[in-house]
Parts: sequence; C-alpha cells; structure tokens
Amino acid sequence: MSVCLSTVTLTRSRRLRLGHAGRASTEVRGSRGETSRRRGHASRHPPGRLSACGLETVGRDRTTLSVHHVRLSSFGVPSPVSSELNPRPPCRPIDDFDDDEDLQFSGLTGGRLVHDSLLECGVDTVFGYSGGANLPILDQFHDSKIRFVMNRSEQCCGHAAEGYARSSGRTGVILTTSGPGLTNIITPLQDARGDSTPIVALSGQVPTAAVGTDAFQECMAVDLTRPCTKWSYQVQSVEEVRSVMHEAFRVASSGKRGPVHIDLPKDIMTAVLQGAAVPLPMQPPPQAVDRKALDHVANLLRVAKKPILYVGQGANDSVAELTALAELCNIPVTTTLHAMGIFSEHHPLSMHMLGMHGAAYANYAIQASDLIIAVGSRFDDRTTGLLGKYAPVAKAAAAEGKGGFVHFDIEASQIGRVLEATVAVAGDCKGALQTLLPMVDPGTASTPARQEWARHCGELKEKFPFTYTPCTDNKIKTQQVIEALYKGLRPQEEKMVVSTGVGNHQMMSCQFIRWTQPRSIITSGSLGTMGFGLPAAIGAQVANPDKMVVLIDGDSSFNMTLNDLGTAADPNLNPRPNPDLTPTPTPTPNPQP
Ligand SMILES: Cc1ncc(C[n+]2csc(CCOP(=O)(O)OP(=O)(O)O)c2C)c(N)n1
Ligand SMILES: [Mg+2]
Repeated sequence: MSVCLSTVTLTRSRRLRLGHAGRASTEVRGSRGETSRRRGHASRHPPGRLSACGLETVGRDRTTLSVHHVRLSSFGVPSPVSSELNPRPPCRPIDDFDDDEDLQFSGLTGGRLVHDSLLECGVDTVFGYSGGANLPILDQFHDSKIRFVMNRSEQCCGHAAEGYARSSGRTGVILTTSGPGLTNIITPLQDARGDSTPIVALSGQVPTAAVGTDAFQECMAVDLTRPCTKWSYQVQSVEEVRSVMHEAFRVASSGKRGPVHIDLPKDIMTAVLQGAAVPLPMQPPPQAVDRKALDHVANLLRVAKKPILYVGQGANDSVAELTALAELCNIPVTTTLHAMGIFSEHHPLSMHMLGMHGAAYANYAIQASDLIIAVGSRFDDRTTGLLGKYAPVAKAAAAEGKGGFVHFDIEASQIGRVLEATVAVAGDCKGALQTLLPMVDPGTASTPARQEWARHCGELKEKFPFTYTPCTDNKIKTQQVIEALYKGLRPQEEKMVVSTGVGNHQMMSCQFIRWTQPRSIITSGSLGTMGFGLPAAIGAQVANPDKMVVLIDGDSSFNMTLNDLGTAADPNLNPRPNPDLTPTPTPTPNPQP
C-alpha cells in the first residue's frame, strides 16, 4: 500500500517515562474502572497525562506539520513469525524522536494498528471469536500472515491460547467481542494467572460514547478482568494503540508471566491515526545477577550433606544448567507438576513430582533434606502441605548455618512469601545458574555424605513406588489405561505433549508417565479447570506441528468443552503432519477378483 498525505495534524506525545517495572501488578492497573461507569465517559486523557500502562507523558505539545508524501508502503512491520519468545523491537531513548519515522503509522485505523502490532510482537496465531464490537479488528485478519483459529467458544479460545503458550514458551493471544465474549474468558484468564501463563487477551468494546450506558453487549470489562490479570486496561485513543499493545506483550512475558487484558472500544478501532503515534515505552534494564548471594549458595552446597533441587516451571529454559548442577554436585531433583520433564525423569537423580499427588519418595526426600534449593518454584500449598511440619531438617540446618532454603525466583516478591529464604536469588534462573556453576566445588559430589544421600534417595524410590491393584474382573483401571498408553508413546516420548482435564486421570497421568521434556505436560494446576484439556491440546498442536499432542481426559472434564472437537476437525487448522510421527499405512491386499 502506498498513500500520500499532504497535511497532517500531529498530536505528539514526547518524553514518556515508565511508571512501573512491569511487575505483577496491582500498581499497573488500567485507570478506567471508576470513570467508565459514567455515561459518555471522556475517553481522551487530559493534556500532559497519559495513563496507558503506567506511562506518563511529561509535557505534551500539539504541533501542526506539513508532511508531503508520507509513504505507508512499509510501516515498519518486521518479519512476522518468530520461534523465539515474542521479541519486541528495541525501545528508543526518550529524545530519539524521529518525525518521519513516527509518522509511518499515520493513516492507519486502530484495528490495523492492533493487527500490525501483533505482527511486530512476533505473533503467528490468534485464538478468537467474532462479534459486533470486534469486527474492525477481525477484518484485519483477512489475508493476514497471522493464523486466526476460531474455537467453538471464547472459553475454548482462552484455553487454546494457554495450551499454545505453555507448550511453546511464547505468548498466547485471544480476541473476543465485548460483553459475553469477554465474560467467557474470565476462567481462562484466572487459569493463566494461577499457572503463570503469558497471555494477551484483546476484547472489543462498545464505542466510548456508549460506555457506562448498559449498552447492548456492554460489560465492565476492565473491572471484571482486573483481579485475574497482571494488567487490565481500556485503550483511550488511537494514538496510544501501538504503544499499549507493545507494553501488553512486555508485561505478559516478563517477570512472573501472566495474562494481560486490553479492552478496545469500537470507535477507537475505526478511528484513523492522524499524525504520530505515541512512541513505544522504555524498557526496564535487565536484572543483574547477585554474585554475593551466589557465593552464599556455593558455600551452602559445600557444607550441606543432603541437598535437593526442588524445581518449578520458572526453570523451563534452564534444562542444561540444571542438569549440569545436579550432576556436578550429585543432587537429587524433584519437580512441581508444571516442571515435569525439565529434568529427565529417567535420570537416576530424578525423584519425579513431589507434593500432595506426587511421589511419596520425593516427599520423604524433601522432609529429610538439609538444603532445599528451589529453582523457579513458589512453595505452593500442594507441595508443602502443613507449613509447620514441612522440611524440619532444612529448618534446623538453617538455624545452624549448615543448610536451609535457597530460593531462585525471577519475581523478587515471591521470595519469602511462604517460607523465609536462607538465601534469596532474585532474577532469571538461567543466568543465575550459569554464574553459579563455575563457583561450586565439584569435589563435594564424591564426599561420603553426598554419596550416601544419593544412595538413600535411590532406595526411597525403590521402597515407595506408585502402585495399584489391577482389576481382575475384565474391567480396567485408569492407571492401566495410562500405563498402556505410555508404553505405546514411549518410543516417541521426546516429541510427546500431553494435555489433561482435571481429576484422577490428571494426577495418574503425572504419576504413570515418565516426563523427559520441558513444556510437555499441559494441565490446569492452580485453578484446576475441568474442560481445559481439549482446547489446550488444540492450542499445543497449533504451536507444535511437529509434535504428537495427546489429550488424556476424564469423562466429566471432556463433557465441559467437547464442542471444541469441531475446531480440531477443521481442515483449515491444518497443523503440518510430521512424517516421523505419521504411522505407515498398512498396505491393503489387492482385492480378490
Ligand atoms: C469447572 C470445574 N467444576 C468443578 C470442578 C470440581 N471437580 C474436580 S475433579 C471433578 C471430577 C472430574 O471428573 P472427570 O473429568 O471424569 O475425571 P476423573 O476424576 O473421573 O478422572 C470435579 C467435579 C472443577 N475442578 N472444575
Ligand atoms: Mg470420570
């Protein structure tokens, strides 16, 4: 497309400063909750203040520029699909404001800006459903490079986006209409909040003049999603659309990941940007690794006799570092539900999943350990049980300075929430483990105490395995089905992704399958949402066309979203078949004459 404009009235917002560090969230909420109740709420921010994403404009000037021949042929849309974590274009310094460059978006509608921002943020798939309020956005997906998957309900869109995000590490995107479209994604948003899944949910909204009038398909969208998102915000002007979209992806995918909701009034989506867009927000600098804390960790690893690594999904990208640390220091490893597979469960040091439905041997090992090293996990109640009785040996060792609790977490506010950490290492686990590895004393792996501890853990595994009594009366138990299924899947286990519903089958899947890859179990852990399994499996398959995605569901869970079988059967979904995984067809004998 090439468009020439002659005169453009430019409303220019300069000198943005970041109002928050992208942390989970109470302080980064959208600002419309109260005011949006009023009829005809003034949707434009007052001069000098722009509340988007906690950003604030410091001074605002209104300039009329004569601009000739503004080419819109390439409005800065980089290559669309990325297999990396949705990369964002680098942010410009405050005063680096190039008029020509910033005018490249002039002439685009709000809906187009939403679509093009998705491309800029590396989005390849949107799970969405149509409705009057989101049509100006939906229209942009004709001939788009972004795949649009229409599940059978917005709840299914939400869980599919979760399955996509959890299995790939990328941010899942949902698009709904206003009112019932939005209320239908409350469950997936809460689910994503509980299980730290990066999601950007976009909802259409009635035009700003109708907001607060109980208009057709109007709901208090931002107020409804506020408690179940990291950030929830209603866009106020076409100028800020692109900047808000970029900030949404940053917030969803940084720190402790989670869902973000952006509400998009219809008039702003049809409005045409006249002049410059609000520049992209500045990004906070990366967190430095705390070497002093790591020194302390290295020292504890030297003196502790019975250390154990307790790993959560925050370590999803640290497979190599974690395995190296466990092997270097001879440390047994147990994981949470979502972290199964980060450390291969076939490894002799693996103690498998811990907690209420986890392995008894993992729980015994935790109770006997003098140094619990939590990596990317949050000591949630399903893993600790009664806190007063949790980890007595580690507590005593902490008091003597010979062990205790080491907590690696990207979100500093998570540390100390449940248990007092003996050493807190805030920041990205991968970087911290990489720095720690050369600091640890490899000699400790072979000390008699360590060898005895590793042997003891191995004995616990043999003494307290998962067992069940198989049926003898021609019936089959859930465990038998899962064992048989795993036997068939095992030759391809490195390409296996399993989604589940919620209930016995979910926990038995964890127990009777051995997990070898990160992001291979896709399940609703924190909220325990029945109906999650099928749409999440669809999302996981869309994100991983080369993998074999299997749904293990309970009858009741399946009944809650089984209408989404229609989405799975849609030929337009078309995940590329992997020849390695496609069974060779059995040759049919020539028909007898
Ligand atoms: C939306 C929702 N409603 C209710 C529950 C409570 N609940 C947890 S498990 C369960 C039964 C699940 O049955 P099924 O899916 O058949 O699994 P099974 O335990 O038989 O393997 C119920 C009702 C829930 N987790 N989610
Ligand atoms: Mg059942």
